[in-house]
Amino acid sequence: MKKTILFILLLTVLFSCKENAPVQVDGKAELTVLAMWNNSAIDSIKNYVPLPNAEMILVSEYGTRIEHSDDSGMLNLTNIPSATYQISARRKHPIIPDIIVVGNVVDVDVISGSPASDTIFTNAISASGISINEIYAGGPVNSIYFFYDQYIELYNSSSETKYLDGMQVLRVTSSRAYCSHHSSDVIGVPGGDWNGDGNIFGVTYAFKFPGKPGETKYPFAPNTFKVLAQDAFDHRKAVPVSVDLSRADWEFVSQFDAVDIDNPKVPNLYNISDCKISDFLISVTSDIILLTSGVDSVLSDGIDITTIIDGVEYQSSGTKRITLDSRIDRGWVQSPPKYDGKSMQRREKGVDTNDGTLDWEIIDLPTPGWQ
Ligand SMILES: [Ca+2]
Ligand SMILES: [Ca+2]
Ligand SMILES: [Ca+2]
Ligand SMILES: [Ca+2]
Repeated sequence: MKKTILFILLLTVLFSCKENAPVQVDGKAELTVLAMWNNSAIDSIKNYVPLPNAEMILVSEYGTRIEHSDDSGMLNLTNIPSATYQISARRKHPIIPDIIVVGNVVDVDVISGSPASDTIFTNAISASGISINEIYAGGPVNSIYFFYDQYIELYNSSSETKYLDGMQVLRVTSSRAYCSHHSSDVIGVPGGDWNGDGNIFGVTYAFKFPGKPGETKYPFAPNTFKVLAQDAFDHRKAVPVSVDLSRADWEFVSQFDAVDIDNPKVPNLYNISDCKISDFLISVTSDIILLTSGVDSVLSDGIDITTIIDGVEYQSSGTKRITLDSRIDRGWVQSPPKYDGKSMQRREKGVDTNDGTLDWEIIDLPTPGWQ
């Protein structure tokens, strides 16, 4: 009898520990989410069926919470804070390996006292091409304001070789149309389409790969990464916990800046801005980065939105208004603290649902050229 009581006590302790562990912020609201996937390829009648064991990512003003749907595709959460939630369901395709299914629901209002429920219909993410896969901006752990080991990582998720010839990498931070000395009467938010004609304004720094769009000198093989270093240098020589970028695929070199490092073994993106002479330094905590085809090379009248291959906005504070046009990406990445050694990367390589809030996560260490 005593043994039984002890056993029950032990079980109670074990289960209550397990239950309490992942709770971040307590509240009184309740939410049920059902994840579905489309199995029409194997069963033409049923179509959407429950998606078991999906990773469920919930983002609200209280932070990011990761859960899993149960065997019947359901996730039930109680005692969560009242908030507006962005929710994503994602996992490997139940049948076809190497494919990921993803679905999002956005702006789900969860209020205590009235249990909320929603359904996420996931779809296989088609391998579309090149995306910005990682942004390492904040610098290593250091107290000397060192962030010169920044890099941007691209990933080719398509099944064909792409070419980087003529592509541009842009930083969008201005409330003027283009740079500061091109001041005009037009003022708007960085990354916005101010006059509704499909052009994005606010480019400040602009670099490009050599060549012209359509040329094929700089191949980008399927399912591989390209690391674009601010400087292709072994930065551990400056800060020991920093990153070795001496074998990066590309580096940003401003031909107008005599002190910018130019590693002769690494090819260069070069500066095409006519008003910024310095290297492609990006903000350690808040910025907008665009990758464009280069077909629109006239920056002063805005960037034609149809030439934008990918765009990512990262911010340090959830209270800031996102400014990048929602046709490029409707979300934003919560950046890690500066000088913390952390990086921002897509949850699954190349998987882009055009919602940075749900597509990206913070990783503890930079991963240049891998994931
Ligand atoms: Ca450089
Ligand atoms: Ca070089
Ligand atoms: Ca233009
Ligand atoms: Ca990486």
